[in-house]
Amino acid sequence: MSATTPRTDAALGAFLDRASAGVPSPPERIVHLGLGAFHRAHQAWYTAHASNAGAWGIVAFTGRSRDLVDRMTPQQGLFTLVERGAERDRYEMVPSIVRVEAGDDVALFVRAVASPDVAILTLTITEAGYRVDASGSLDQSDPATKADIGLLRAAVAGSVELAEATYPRTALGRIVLALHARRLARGGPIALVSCDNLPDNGGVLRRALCDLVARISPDLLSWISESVSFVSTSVDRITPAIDTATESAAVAEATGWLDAAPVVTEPFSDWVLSGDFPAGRPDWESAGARFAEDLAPWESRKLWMLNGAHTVLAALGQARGHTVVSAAIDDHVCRRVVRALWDDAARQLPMRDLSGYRVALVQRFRNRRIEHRLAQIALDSTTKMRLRVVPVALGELAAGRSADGCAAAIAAWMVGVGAGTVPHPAGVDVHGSGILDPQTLADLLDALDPRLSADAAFAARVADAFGRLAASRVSTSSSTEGTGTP
Ligand code: CS2
Repeated sequence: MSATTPRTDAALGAFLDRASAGVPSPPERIVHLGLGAFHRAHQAWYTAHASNAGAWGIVAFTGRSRDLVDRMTPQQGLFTLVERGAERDRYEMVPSIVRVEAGDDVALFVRAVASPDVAILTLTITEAGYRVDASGSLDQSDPATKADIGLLRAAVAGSVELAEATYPRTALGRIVLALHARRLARGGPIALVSCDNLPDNGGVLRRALCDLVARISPDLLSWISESVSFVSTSVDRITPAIDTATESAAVAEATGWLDAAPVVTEPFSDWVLSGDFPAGRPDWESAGARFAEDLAPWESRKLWMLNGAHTVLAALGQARGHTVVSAAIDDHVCRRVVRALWDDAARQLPMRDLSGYRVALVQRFRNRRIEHRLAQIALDSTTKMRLRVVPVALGELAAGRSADGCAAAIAAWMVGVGAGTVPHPAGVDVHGSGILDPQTLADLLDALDPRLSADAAFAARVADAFGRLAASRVSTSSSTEGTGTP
C-alpha cells in the first residue's frame, strides 16, 4: 500500500473523517487494550496493510485516560502515521481503528470482548501491567490484584451487580470479567495477543490470567483452557512520545488534514508471532509480519540487544547529560557499554552472525530526526533491567564466562539510579549523591536478581565498572561523536 497522496491547497484545513477521506469503516473484529502511539504505529498499521484489511476493524481502549478518545472520536478513529526517516517524513492515513474508548469504561470493554464478531484481543499494557513477580507468576501480594480477586469472585458467582465504582482495577481483572461475559454470551473462542516487551509474553499472560482465574472460578478456568488461545509476539518499532500540537501543525502543512492525534515513528518495523487464532485473523503476513514456531530467538535478540541498549542509554546517557537516544549512542562511553552488552548477548543467541543486526540498530538509534527521549525509556527501569539484561548475565555466568558486558550494563543502570535519572527499585535506599556506597550497590544488585548478588566475583566486577563509569560521569560531561560502527 502506498502513502496517501497529500492533498492540495484546496483541501487545506479539512477535518479528518471517513466520508471526506473516502475510507470506509471495517467491521469491529479486534479489541485492543492499552491504546497509545505504539499500538497505532504497529498493530494498527499492520492491520491496515493486510490484504483483507477491509474485514478487520479495531475497537481500541486506552489504558484509562480519555485524552485519545476526545482527540480521535471526531476523526472516527483515523490518524496520520508520520514515518520519520533520516532524511524525510512520509505521511499516511491509517483507517484500521474504527472506535476509541476509555479503558476505565469497563462496561464497554466487557461488551466489546463478549461480542461473537470479535476474534482477537490485543494488549499493550506495559511490562508492569501484568503484575507478575520475578518468577513470572501472578504477584499475589499486589493489593490491586487482591482486591480484584474478591470483586471478581462475587461478580462471576452472580452475587453482585458490578457498579461502576467497583469495577476491576487491574488490566487482567478487566480481561477476566470480559472473558466471563464472553462465555455467558457464547461468544466462542478468541485469541489473546500480548504485544508487550516481555519474553514469552503470551505464556506470561496465560500463566498470570490462569493464576488469577484459578482463584475466582474453576468453570471459567476450564472454559478459558478450551476457548482462549494465547499468542506470543515480538514487536519492534521505535515510537517516540511527541509534542502533539507541533506534529499536528506539521501534518496539516504537509497533507492538509487537521489531525488532532498524529503518531511519529521510524520507517523500520518488525512483527514476529507464534500461536493460533481460533476465530480467524487479518492476513498480517501480507503486510510483512512473520509467523514462527519458536519465537524465543527473535524476541531475545530484540529484548536483549535493542531494548537492553535502550535501558543502558536511558540510565547512563542521562547521567552524562544527554536527553535523546541519538545523542547518547554517539557518546563513546555509552557506546562502549552497549557494545560490551551486545557481545555478551550475541554469545547467548543462536544466530550465527549478528553484525548486520548491530549495524542496523546503531543506524536506527542514530536517526536524529527521531527525538526518542531517554526519560521516556527510563520509566520502569528496574523491571526492564530484569527482563533485558539479567537473563544474559545469568546465561553467561552459567556458561562459566565473566559476563563483563552485563556487569558494565548493570553498573550503567546504577550510575543512573545514583544520579536519579532512572527510578530506583522499591525498598532500596538511595541517597542521591551519585556515588553509591558498597552496601547500596549490593542492595541494587540484589533487587535485580539475588543470584547475581550471591556471585561475589560478578558483584565485584559490577562494583569496578560502577567506579569507572561514575568517575566518567563526574569528569566527562561532553559527548563524543562516534563512527557509526557498532
Ligand atoms: C523502549 C521500547 O521504552 C522502552 O523501553 O526500549 O519502547 C522500544 O522503543 C520498542 O520496544 C522498540 O520496538
